[in-house]
Amino acid sequence: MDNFATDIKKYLEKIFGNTIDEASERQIYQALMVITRDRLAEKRFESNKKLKESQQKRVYYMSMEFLVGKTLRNNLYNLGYEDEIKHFLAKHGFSLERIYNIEPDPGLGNGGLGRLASCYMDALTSNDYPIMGFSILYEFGIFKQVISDGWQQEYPDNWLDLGRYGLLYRNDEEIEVKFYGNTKEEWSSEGLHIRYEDYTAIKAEPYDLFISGYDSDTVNVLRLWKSKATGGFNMKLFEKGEYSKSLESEAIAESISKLLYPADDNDNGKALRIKQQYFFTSASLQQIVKNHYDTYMTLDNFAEKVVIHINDTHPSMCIPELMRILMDEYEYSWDKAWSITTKTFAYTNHTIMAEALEKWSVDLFQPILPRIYTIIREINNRFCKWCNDIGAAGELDEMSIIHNNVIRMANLCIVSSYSVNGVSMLHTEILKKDTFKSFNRIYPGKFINVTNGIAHRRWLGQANPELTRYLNKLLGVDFIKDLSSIDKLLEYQDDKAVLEDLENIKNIKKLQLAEYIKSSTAIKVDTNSIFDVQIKRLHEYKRQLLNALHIIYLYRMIKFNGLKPYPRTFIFSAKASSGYVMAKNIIKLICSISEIIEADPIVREYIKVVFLEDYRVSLAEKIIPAANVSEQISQAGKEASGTGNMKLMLNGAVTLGTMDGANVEIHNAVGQDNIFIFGLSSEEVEELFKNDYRAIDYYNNNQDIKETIDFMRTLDNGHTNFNYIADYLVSTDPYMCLADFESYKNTQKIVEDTYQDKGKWNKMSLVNIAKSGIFSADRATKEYVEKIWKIEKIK
Ligand code: 7GP
Repeated sequence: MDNFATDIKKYLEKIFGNTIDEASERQIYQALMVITRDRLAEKRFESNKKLKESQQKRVYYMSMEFLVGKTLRNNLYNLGYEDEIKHFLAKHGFSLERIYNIEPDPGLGNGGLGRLASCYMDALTSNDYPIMGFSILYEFGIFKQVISDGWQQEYPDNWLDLGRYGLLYRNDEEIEVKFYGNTKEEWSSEGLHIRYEDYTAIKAEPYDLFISGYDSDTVNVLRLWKSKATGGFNMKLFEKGEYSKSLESEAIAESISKLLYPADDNDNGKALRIKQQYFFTSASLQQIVKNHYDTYMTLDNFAEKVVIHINDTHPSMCIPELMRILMDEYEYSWDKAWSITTKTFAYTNHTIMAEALEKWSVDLFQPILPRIYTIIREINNRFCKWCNDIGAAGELDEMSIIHNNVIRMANLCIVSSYSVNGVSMLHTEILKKDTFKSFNRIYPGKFINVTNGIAHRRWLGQANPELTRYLNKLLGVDFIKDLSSIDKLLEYQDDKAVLEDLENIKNIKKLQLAEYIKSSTAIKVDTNSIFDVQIKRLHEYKRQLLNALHIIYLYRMIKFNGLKPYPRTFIFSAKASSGYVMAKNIIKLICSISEIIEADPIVREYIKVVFLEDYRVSLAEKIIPAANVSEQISQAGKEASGTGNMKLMLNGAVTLGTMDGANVEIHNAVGQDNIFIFGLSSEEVEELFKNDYRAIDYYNNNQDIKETIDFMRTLDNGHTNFNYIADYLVSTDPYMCLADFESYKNTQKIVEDTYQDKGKWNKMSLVNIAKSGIFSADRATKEYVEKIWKIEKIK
């Protein structure tokens, strides 16, 4: 540590010509980022040495998204330097907290899938497993959301400006990736050879982000590829007069790593997206194969030493890319290459929403990746033939990889991977019984479940130091090391003093959040009110609209029917994909309700609505510890798992939810009495859907619904009205908000009543914390290790 302080001083002198007392916060920030990175690089060298010696199997985690969150606090926390640096800086008049705030959130992802990838990298590193992540170095991450007059506005997120200090550029490991052109098949005495001509090559430059582990010697790497032109233009084409084509490399290179697509759960068939996907999978695969070959001088044992995990279908081009490398570059036969490939890949599915199952039209795909296309076509031909042989030809409409001139990437993944997993028990059952039922029949045992988990060190240890310190002292166990030991807290479920202490800690976190709310929205909230939180991407299926509708119901009842509910603060935070009109309208609705209530001296005494802009990891870290109620109200069967539900529970919020995703397992863990469940089950939703859900009947037959919707039509703050949304609710809403409204409303009333029984509520909250052990990412990744990857800790 002494060294660390010395290093800070030296860095400031060398780079800025300053002493520490002359330095600015910005300079201190840079010094801390760089020194921490270099420390991790040194540690990485040691753990890599062990890894090379042991020649053990490794996992490569492919994901278009990693929402790493701020890195500096996490790294100092993990390295155990945090307290000492805090004191050292304080001696010189600096606040470490303020320095942390300078770091931008690397927003290299949209939502759940991206954050999960980062939680897993953290957990695996803390548990000394050898894993390397691969993704894209997006110049612009997920947009910055600004709410202006209730409408979402998107601004570019130039995170590299300040975020780049954590990255290490590895110019020794650049790789070329090829697009377009033509393939020619050539037969010689040695067999078939593929000549790939007239392609456009671009450069992939690697930037490494080190991932630290808690109390561990291991440092893993997340490698982010940046696209670059190969240098100059294509002289030959230029001479032939094909000017624009000669500049192609530059144009493509410019665009590929430019920005993260801001749409999750849907893909709109963009050529750029195909290029992004191939760019990072090809660079990564070339790198992995080369490393393997350099170590073993053969690829015959590739599948014994390498597992490649595909985080949803976005990286699925890894599969044909490995086939290509094995056949075209290392002269493997199809059969040998296929045998290696199908033992190498494992695939996780994160959604059953039809619009998110990736499909590419052959016409779009083939010209961009001609060789990759021929390989996919051949995989499909052989798969279809095999289905014929085993009597499954009748199900090829569902299972073939290419269907009606469209490539179905999930099907490619299922056919080519040795393991497919869903992310909660319910989700996996739906995959097996419904979405992929024919596949499940022909590949018995291939589908398995691994329920998601979260990095509790970040979501409790760092986000809620007050609670962490208290529990540490109370329980005398290191639940930060091993979250399952937190169940010791159950012994205190009837201990009044403990329950009160927990309530006090919650109040401290609520006060901190209230200050943030005040500074960012100018709304003053009452910390005695129930903090009711719904934070996640804005999607119709997640039903922020159901929540909003209930608030409108309360508003009307307070204003016109003399209802005096226990005070509640409804807190929302959510980004909508930029092209998602309905989602943006729902944000506008929520913001309008907030405004209307603020302007009403009676209603605002009881309820308040707060929409916090720019939802991101660091904002979640502020909101989650302060929540009393965790809204997990998706239409049953639609939310694959959810992970916010776990983070909130871990911090003592009580779930109000449908029997969906991991809510089912939270319900199992805490028991009926410690959760508020409402609404239709996934089977009932299916049933109702088949029987033609008629929203209008709910409107006509339920007085509260009718009055609430009619009232919603009168809401109008100046220039906007919400007829459009009211119409949707009573007609086409496929997520059936009205079908669950009555049950939701009644359960909300139970929430309110229960909250007023402080003893009871505090006990529920305690049980939730105590039962959160199974939702640690340590447990989830252990299941990946044991059930899928079969890897060992670094020795
Ligand atoms: C999300 C799911 O919606 C969420 O339920 C789950 O907890 C999370 O993945 C992690 O498994 N899906 C995405 O974020 C996503 O982009 C499209 O899915 C492929």
